[in-house]
Amino acid sequence: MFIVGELINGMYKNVRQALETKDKKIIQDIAKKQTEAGASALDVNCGPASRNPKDDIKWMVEAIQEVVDTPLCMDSTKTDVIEAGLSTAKNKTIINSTGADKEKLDILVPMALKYKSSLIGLAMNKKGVPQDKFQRLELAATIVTYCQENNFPVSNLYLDPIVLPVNVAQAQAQEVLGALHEFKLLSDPAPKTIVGLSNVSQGAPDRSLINRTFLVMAQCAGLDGAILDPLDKNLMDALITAELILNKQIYCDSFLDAYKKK
Ligand code: THG
Repeated sequence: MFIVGELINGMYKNVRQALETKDKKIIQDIAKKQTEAGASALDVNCGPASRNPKDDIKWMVEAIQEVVDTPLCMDSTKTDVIEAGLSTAKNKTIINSTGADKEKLDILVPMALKYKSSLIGLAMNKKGVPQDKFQRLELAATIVTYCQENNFPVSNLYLDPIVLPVNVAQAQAQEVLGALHEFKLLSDPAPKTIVGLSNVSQGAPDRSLINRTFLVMAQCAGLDGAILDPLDKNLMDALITAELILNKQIYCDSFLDAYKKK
């Protein structure tokens, strides 16, 4: 599983405060902890409150790179903020994200090629979030076709079906699971898939339980990557155990420790 640590996000109070007071120790500490916990990449998002997102993302990327070499996932709805992050990064990068609208693809696919970055494609457009797996599939197909026609390798594309909170959009979780399965059939080689896992439990109690239950179900539907909280031990243990059951990890009696040492 490609694990993207979600914790460097201005949605979180400690990150918001770190941005306001330019306290890079806080950001560096979260970067180190997530990497030690097994994150393959770190999401970097200034949050909705940032007044200077271009400067903020650069500052965070610089701070993180002083302490870890983990690939960074530039998370913004603004293409110039993503480019500010990419131009500051020294290591591997992921663009998070484009949607299916031509205007966005026209900017972000060439940007991904220029910076040799992977790309997350959200199954949504300016009309909003899809309501079922068929709409998700149609939007994902638009992104895959655009990549194929513009020489962006589909193997570097992660399709995101858009996870919605189960407390307000209960019927959507199984539409996401169905979409995950069908995205894989869109091209050969298949695109990869990713979800923003914690979306599913926003506003609900027992968040960790909801997150790990949904994660295992999505793994069963073929999920390749997840933006999640790698410091949630129960979640990580469920992730590793599901990989074992799905025959993606070799069994040994100490399989949890064996995975963590890799
Ligand atoms: N897809 C892609 N990228 C994404 C998302 C996605 N990036 C952002 C988000 N969704 C994934 N990251 C988070 C990070 C935090 C939370 C949810 C998803 C979260 N935060 C607490 C909350 O809102 O309740 C913050 C509360 C606190 O301050 O502790 O749940 O879907 N490609």
